[in-house]
Amino acid sequence: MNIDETAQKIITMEIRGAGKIARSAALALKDYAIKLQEEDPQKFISMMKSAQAKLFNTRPTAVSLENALELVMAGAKGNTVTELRAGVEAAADQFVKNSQDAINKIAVICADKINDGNTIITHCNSTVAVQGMINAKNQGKSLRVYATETRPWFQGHITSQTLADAGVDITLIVDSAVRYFMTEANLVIVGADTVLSNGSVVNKIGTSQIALCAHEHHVPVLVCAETYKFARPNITAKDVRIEERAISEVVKPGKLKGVKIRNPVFDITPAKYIESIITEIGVISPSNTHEVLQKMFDE
Ligand code: RI2
Repeated sequence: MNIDETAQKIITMEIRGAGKIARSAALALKDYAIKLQEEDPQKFISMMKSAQAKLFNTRPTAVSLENALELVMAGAKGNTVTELRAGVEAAADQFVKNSQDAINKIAVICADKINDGNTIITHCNSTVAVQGMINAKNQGKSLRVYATETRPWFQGHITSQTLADAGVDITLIVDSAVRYFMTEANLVIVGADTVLSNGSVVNKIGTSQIALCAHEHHVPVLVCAETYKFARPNITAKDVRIEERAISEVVKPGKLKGVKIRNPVFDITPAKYIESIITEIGVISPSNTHEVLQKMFDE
């Protein structure tokens, strides 16, 4: 897909999910580099940077998109356009492969955290969190999952159908029913859009309420997050731009008169409500996130 088409599909959420957005953007940038008819290296880089910016500006919250684009552009090394182009291609392919390998590694660790007979509450639709639950099922563990519908986009429908198709005992619940069912839960398992150096996690709106409720019931919250979703150590909650989307996603235009509507689509869950962050390099306690990040970004 070309840059504009990919950008449009990310903006409209036809392409959604932090990981899928990152991979789609990386491949669009690669495709652009391959087709770009420019023999001057400086002009080539400048045009690549414009394409990068167009993709970066599609959705402001998940640092995974920014990191993916940076990783691809870091491949643009060399003195000729041929060298620059080859570097971008290789970096994009490497990112996509690493991100898929990361999902598989995290899902194995996540499945090991799920005990036979566990009841799990999950929120939104996280590819890696869902894969972890499916892996547990495929290991022969019996598990029961409550998936929230996740208004206003109802990503929970995707999660529910995916788990049902994998033979998992799945029940869809409304977002407001989380505390009602938390009494039955052994675990909360969710994904992430951004992990901050203090161990707090940016994820779909409602995640922080679920974590607060889990904390009250002493239910561990596990976050599945590939390390490319980790923000640089200097980024804090005040730097995170929480995306607010169209109010038409919440209520049909004109249905309510004189009523203000807001539609923030992410929130930040404090580290104290999170038991572990499961990554492809292992399980991280939120309090150790800063150390992991220092190492990652110093390398
Ligand atoms: P994976 C999604 O956002 C959800 O917040 C989900 O937890 C997160 O991205 C990570 O998804 P949206 O795109 O990368 O539905 O785990 O707004 O698939």
